[in-house]
Amino acid sequence: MAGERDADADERTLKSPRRGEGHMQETRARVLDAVAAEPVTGPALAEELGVSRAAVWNHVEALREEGFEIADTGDGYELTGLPEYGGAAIEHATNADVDVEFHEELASTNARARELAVDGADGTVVVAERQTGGQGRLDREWDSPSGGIYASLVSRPTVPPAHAPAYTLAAAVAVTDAAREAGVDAGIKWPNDVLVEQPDGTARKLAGILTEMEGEADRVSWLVVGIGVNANTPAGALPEGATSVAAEAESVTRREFLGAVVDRFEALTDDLDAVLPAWRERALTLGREVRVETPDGTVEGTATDVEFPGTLVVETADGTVRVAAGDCEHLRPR
Ligand code: BT5
Repeated sequence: MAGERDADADERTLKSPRRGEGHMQETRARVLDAVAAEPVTGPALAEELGVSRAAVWNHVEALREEGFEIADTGDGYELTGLPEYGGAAIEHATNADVDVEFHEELASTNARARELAVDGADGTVVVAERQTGGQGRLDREWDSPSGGIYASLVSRPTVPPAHAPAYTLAAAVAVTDAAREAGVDAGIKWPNDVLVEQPDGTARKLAGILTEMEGEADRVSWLVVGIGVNANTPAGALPEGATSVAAEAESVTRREFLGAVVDRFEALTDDLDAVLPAWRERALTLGREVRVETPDGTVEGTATDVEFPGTLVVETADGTVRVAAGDCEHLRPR
């Protein structure tokens, strides 16, 4: 039988080097999983987890403070309600082995994730209820009012830096699938915009992805994939040309939406060969007339394919051009 241990001892075994605000301690996660599965008494749980009864009680109280409803019935503790969002709620909603660091407000989850990445984090997801300095690509801004989903995933994949774009595409696929699951007919504009085409032929932006990385010559050192989704963002708080899940369908439970995104992202990036076929199936760009602004100039033509790790193939008047990065515009409605 496991001896009695201090409930905090598990902290040291976690992989993230620094605990952030809102991270769910491992024993607490196990208490939550146990009461979610079936009613269980305090003493039984203490025995099962190898901690003191007082520690179990402390964890139950802490979970209640985070918004979990845990009834104390004749059969023991029983989970009867979950918070819509928050660190513990998101960890509970994903099957992936991640630590969630949740903040009510941050300048940018990517900025915080970069700090953690530099310190060695792996498998950490930084989430904020709102951002005051949300970052888009190329120094653009990402409007981040309360109600949206703002999350940055830190990982250290053993791949060459050149493969990083595939992670961006994987995130776009993951978000598109979660949006479709929520009843929104979303698709992807190369490389990483999740859009919803409107009846009038225009398209509105539902989500954007910002990937940052540090690499050595042959290997990624860390990767931060930042995901912004207009989930339950109030219509009045959306910028022009944007839409939200709530506006297109109904409000979502954000812990479930983000949990599904993290799970799907992990499954896709475990097998990078799966990313491109999945991306192609959800693409709005293929077969379209496009204009792509690249660092080397403008490319105009028909987008015919995407190649690993995320290169757009465009048939132009002067022949086939392959574009690794740029801003893409669909020239006419479908
Ligand atoms: C992107 O940039 O689409 C990447 C956005 C990534 C945001 C996430 S949120 C979590 C993480 N932490 C961060 O600080 N960032 C990431 P880009 O393709 O450059 O698009 C930016 C453009 O989209 C802006 O110039 C606006 O035109 C538009 N935009 C800004 N906020 C928007 C919003 N909430 N919804 C739709 N469009 C928006």
